[in-house]
Amino acid sequence: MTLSPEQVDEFRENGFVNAGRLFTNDELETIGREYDRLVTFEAQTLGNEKDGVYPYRAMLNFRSPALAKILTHPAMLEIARQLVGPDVRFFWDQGINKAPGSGSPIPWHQDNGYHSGGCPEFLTTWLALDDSRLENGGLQVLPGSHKRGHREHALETVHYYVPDVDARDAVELPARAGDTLVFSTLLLHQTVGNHTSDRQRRAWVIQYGPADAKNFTTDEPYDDRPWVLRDGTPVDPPYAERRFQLS
Ligand SMILES: O=C(O)CCC(=O)C(=O)O
Repeated sequence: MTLSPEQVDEFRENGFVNAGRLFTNDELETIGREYDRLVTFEAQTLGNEKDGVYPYRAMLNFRSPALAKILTHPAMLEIARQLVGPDVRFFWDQGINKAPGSGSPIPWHQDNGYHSGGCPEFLTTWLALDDSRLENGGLQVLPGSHKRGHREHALETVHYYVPDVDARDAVELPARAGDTLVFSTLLLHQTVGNHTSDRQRRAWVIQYGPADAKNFTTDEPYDDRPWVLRDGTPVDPPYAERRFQLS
């Protein structure tokens, strides 16, 4: 499964594209089951009590061999190869469930904003495990905003955000259950609260980056992130020079 030339153009122009269904029904069922085991209100929540918290869990791949296998799924590696290049590391994954009544938004940000010190543009994939629309906590994006480069972020609780976003040109980025959205980590995006009483909005985010990426401030390589592609060939199992510490 590869992105068509039109999809690649769309990604380069707008900063995002819907890659469609990359996984079989069986794979989606396994992902959903493991996700539901790991991303629970009991394990960890983010957001604020007033608006309604939501389940969150970082690095699901550490906790589930079945999910770890998805990081090197051929369809994911093909997209990483097309959009990042022949030498790619896995950077990060996280599960976010805007459950019914989880009204807390995640404010406008670029995913690069979460890397203090700054780093090169990388790639976010966002697998929708449920239909995602604005009423149940879906995504809004600013098309083309990735072309304007890095924006200054402020920090509130655990969220980095861009305070002065002109959101007049924002559009909804809907997804059907099973779709994988792909976006630049420089794309400005936010997710709103889930104001439904019965429609959860589960997403599993997986990120890949250029293997030679270095932190802009410290000049440190991201060599604690495992290689998944080297010279365009899958590195399986993924391999990192240093052990990654999840703080
Ligand atoms: O899924 C969400 O609610 C937020 C996703 C997001 O903003 C991100 O992964 O950067």
